[in-house]
Amino acid sequence: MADALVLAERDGAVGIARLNRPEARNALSAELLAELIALVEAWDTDPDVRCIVIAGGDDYFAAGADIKAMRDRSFQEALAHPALSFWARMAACRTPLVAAVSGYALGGGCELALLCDMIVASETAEFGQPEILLGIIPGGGGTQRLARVIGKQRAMELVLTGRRIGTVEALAMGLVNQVADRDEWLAKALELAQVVARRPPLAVRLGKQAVLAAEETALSAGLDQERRLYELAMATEDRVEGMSAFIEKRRPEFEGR
Ligand code: DAK
Repeated sequence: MADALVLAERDGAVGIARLNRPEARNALSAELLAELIALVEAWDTDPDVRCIVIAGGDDYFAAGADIKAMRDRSFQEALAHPALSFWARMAACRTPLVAAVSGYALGGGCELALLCDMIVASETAEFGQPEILLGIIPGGGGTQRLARVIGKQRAMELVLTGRRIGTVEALAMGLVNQVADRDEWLAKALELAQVVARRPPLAVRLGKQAVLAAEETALSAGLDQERRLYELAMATEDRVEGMSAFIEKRRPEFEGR
């Protein structure tokens, strides 16, 4: 049997998906994307998985879409390609996603990291949208998510020049949450994921949904949405437990109810 293109590991309540196509710098072939989304969707419906880390290797997170497969794709094939649904399905994942980025995160690789809810980067990480150098533009949400995260002027420069940025610049732009030493990037990402995994899972999902609403809506509609999600959180048993534990000066036991 061929090697898996995505390796699944578990660390308690954290699922770790490791892209595993080193000979192609983890280029996102249709097969790799199919394995990744199947894994993420399975974990998303597993109550024992409370946070998901998506990682590559030390030298490359992912070098983007598979250029060799793309070159000969006709316009009609591109319109109906099975990998198209990957991005919307990933975005529909309710479990928090942490990207653990070391080395190159380019094109679709950068877009995959941007689609995650938080990014922990190694000091060696390099981000970029080099599609323009190939005669195309980002197609996995890069123009939209990048502009929302780092602002229109900066996104415009990266999309129109294809320039790569390192972690110092990425941190200053607000693209990454943390920068870790080169041998600690995965451990730091796991640490962050474990903190999220210890929080009450229903409230975590509601919080993710509420923050993402800020990208989609005007302020007043977003505040309405936040109010409804807040009320749902107030209806959970976990919030009674969390508040009781505070008052009784003990650690809460969250059950996901
Ligand atoms: N695709 C296919 N193969 C790749 C690849 C890629 N993106 N990146 C690297 N490889 C392959 C190389 O061809 C080489 O293969 P062999 O020659 O050994 O057969 C092998 O991996 C090693 O590559 P290098 O020799 O280049 O390795 P280096 O360490 O020197 O350089 C690099 C690493 C990552 C800097 C370099 O490989 C590179 O620049 N790669 C291309 C980066 C890039 O241009 N990425 C953007 C691709 S376009 C969409 C959604 C998303 C997208 C489009 C549409 N829709 C939903 C509609 C996304 C598009 C893109 O990402």
